[in-house]
Amino acid sequence: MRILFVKPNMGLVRGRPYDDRGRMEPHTFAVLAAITPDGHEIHLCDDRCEPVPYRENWDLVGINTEVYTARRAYEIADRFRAAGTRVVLGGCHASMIPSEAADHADAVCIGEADEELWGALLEDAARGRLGPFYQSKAGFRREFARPRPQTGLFRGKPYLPIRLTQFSRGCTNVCEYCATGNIWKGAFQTRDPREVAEELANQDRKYIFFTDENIVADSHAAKALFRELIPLKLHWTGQASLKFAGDPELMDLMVRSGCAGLVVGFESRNPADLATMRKPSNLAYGSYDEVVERIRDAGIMLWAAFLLGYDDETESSIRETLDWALSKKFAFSAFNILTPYPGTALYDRLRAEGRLLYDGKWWLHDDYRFGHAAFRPARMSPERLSELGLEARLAHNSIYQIIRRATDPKTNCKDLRSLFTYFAYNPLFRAELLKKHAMMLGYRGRERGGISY
Ligand code: B12
Ligand code: SF4
Repeated sequence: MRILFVKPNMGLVRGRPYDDRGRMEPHTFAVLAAITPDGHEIHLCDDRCEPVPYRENWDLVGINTEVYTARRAYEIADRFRAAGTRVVLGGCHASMIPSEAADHADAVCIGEADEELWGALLEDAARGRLGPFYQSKAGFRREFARPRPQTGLFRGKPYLPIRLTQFSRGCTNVCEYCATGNIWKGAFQTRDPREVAEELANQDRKYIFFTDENIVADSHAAKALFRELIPLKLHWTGQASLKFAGDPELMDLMVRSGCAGLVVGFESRNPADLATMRKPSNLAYGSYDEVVERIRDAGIMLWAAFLLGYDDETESSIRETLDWALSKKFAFSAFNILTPYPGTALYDRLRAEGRLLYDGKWWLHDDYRFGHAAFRPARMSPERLSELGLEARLAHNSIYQIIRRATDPKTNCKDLRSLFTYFAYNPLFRAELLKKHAMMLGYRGRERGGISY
């Protein structure tokens, strides 16, 4: 079969498709291509940077969905289906709310598409008997293996020079607000560290991004991975819970294996809000001040993520969070507005409390804008929460603060490479956050003659 994979864009900025200059390779499709049985012809369209080839003949179109790209994914799916092409939707959003995705697809893949599921789906498609839902059984295993991702799909497309890979999937936590936590429900699995090292040794990039939810969820497995990475002399970043800051051996191996920086979800400095989030483990390794000092001493740059708007949040607590982040000179900080993703416990709670805005389905609503609160916060208006979130982002990323934060001798300017990374990505991050704030989701039919605008 001739198969087209599509990575949808998010939407429109001032009437034109969002052009993300920090675009990364859509690793999902390198994985799907790798597990596609021989005999099929595979193409990738990245809607973020190229037109969708509606006019070509495809036997099957497979589209990835995330909550912010769902509207655009459905537009593309509807258009292919109107012309008689079969469409499969997969990814996080379709897995969280398969009944909605099913309205725009011939088949919906729920959860991981491994060799078994994807092979069966393709066989059904080839025989013309595609079923409506394909449910993954991947969550029941402890380990998983993966053929080498087919990165050749990305050749010639404009991406950051960073290779993505994955060591583990799932997460041992189930935070109230988290989409993947609510999909995996505490299940966690890892690949053989030697398989990951072999994959990384046989590719041409020096900078690696691990897509794992929490690369240190199983410290023993993480240590085994980091030992395998040391001889490769790569530079990597990824996402980790604060667990590593409570394990000196883990932190040492992490640094020796080439860890350049980590995304860490501090989320809130308020223990009551952390408890409501089901993330009290954040405080298990010492106070935030103590753990940040330990991480700085190890020289690891931090991308600190905060979630603004939990029930104890006030205007002053948001300002205090900003001041604290600035005082720590984090390389990057993300001040995200709490957002109820469908399928999460948070979504169900806010709906039961009558606090969802935009008729509940904010991700499809004409009036919803990226970065705006989609629920009624307990202690301020939704508009005020959105404003304060933007203010925090602007303050943290002002030119003055970018230069001031660069001067942390333990992390951001500890050597030339760190300083280069800091200054390569901070202006990019600042430009993108300004650009994508208040974006309209989807293209709303602004397509002409087979060209997506
Ligand atoms: C890497 C990553 C990023 C990268 C981007 C990567 C890229 N190439 O563009 C960065 C850091 C830039 C990023 C940004 C954002 N991200 Co992000 N990101 C991830 C992360 C950590 C990994 C994704 C990944 O590559 N996984 C590895 C691949 C192999 O797995 P996969 O994509 O799930 O695919 C498998 C299955 O889902 C399925 N599948 C997927 N698609 C399809 C399609 C078909 C046809 C089929 C059959 C199967 C299938 O099969 C695949 C193989 O098994 C996920 C969390 C996660 N673990 O999924 C969050 C996640 C996807 N991101 C999320 C969010 C919210 C964002 C942001 C909006 C954050 C923000 N506030 O700005 C932005 C904007 C995203 C955008 N669309 O522009 C959320 C989405 C929530 C939701 N309900 O949809 C997630 C789930 C994180 C979370 N736990 O909440 N992200
Ligand atoms: S620890 Fe992170 S990845 Fe795991 S459930 Fe919580 S927010 Fe999601």
